[in-house]
Amino acid sequence: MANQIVLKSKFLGGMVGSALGDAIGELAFRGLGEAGLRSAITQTDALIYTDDTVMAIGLAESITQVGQLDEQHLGDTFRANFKREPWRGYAAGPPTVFSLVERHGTSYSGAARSLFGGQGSFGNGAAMRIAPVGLFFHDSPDLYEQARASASVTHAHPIGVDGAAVLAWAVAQAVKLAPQGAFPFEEFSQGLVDCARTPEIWDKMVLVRTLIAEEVPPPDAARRLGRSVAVHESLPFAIYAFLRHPKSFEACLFCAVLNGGDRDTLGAMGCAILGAYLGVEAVPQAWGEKLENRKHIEDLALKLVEMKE
Ligand code: F2R
Ligand code: MG
Repeated sequence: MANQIVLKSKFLGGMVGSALGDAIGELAFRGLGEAGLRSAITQTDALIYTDDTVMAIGLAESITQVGQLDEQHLGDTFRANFKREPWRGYAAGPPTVFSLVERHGTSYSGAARSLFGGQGSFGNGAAMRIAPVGLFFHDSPDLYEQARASASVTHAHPIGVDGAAVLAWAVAQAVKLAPQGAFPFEEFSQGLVDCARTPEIWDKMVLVRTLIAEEVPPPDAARRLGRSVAVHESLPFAIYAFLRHPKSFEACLFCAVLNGGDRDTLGAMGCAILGAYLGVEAVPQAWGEKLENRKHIEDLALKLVEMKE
């Protein structure tokens, strides 16, 4: 029972944390400092999330309906959610996949492989939505393959897949760690390096470890790690934000979203790990209450936990 309570808190933390990171990161595009962003959060009636969270919701919906990752079902779920709310801030890749499937009857993975001249996408998209995969498959020996399956409907490039798999590993590991006591930095950062399978992500995981160990400040770290819409130039800084502030949701979030770049996605990725580590109690209640569609996000997190029983 104790385990189930902890798991509930961590699944809620991962899902709600990621959505809040996305929504607050989106607010940060106003170019505010920390005080301005805090005040913007206080003043807004609702924290509105973007495509990152719509797709994380889609992943959780599909897993809870099918019990596993199924390409057709997942792609159909993503596509239906996109058609309902195309204004959520999607980049071009996923809508192009949906259009190819609709117009030519291509499979989702086939359409995803055809993007970017046949290379597939290495955009942030497969990683930014990974929270439900890391949570649900946290104890699975084939976590990397599950992450690949979740990516394959829109992101076929090995770097796009690797970014998603490394973040899935980070979320899964965060679920397994007790939040009390010291954060096991050496073990966690080595695990990230060991998980990476492409040189682009591997090099950055090594660099993240060095930057944290040498206490390099966030603006310099962001410059050296990158913060663009490409996953090897964003995921590393999101992980840096978590590793620098593993014991504080607010500090992790502000670090992730206040250093430029793909702010909403940096927030979603960093806070997915933080929420899965510390649990939902670490999320400021006043912020959580403003999260749009929170009930649905929480229900999905709880269903994912129930399915583990
Ligand atoms: N950046 C956005 N949205 C911008 C569009 C805003 C929209 N017009 C609006 O305001 O309504 N946010 C979202 O995009 C990021 C995730 O992107 P995703 O899903 O990975 O998309 P895509 O198109 O596959 O890749 C994004 C860019 O990455 C570069 N890229 C990817 N693969 C490449 C390759 N093989 N070769 C060269 N470049 C590649 C391209 O520049 C893509 O446009 C998240 O931030 C999400 O919130
Ligand atoms: Mg977004």
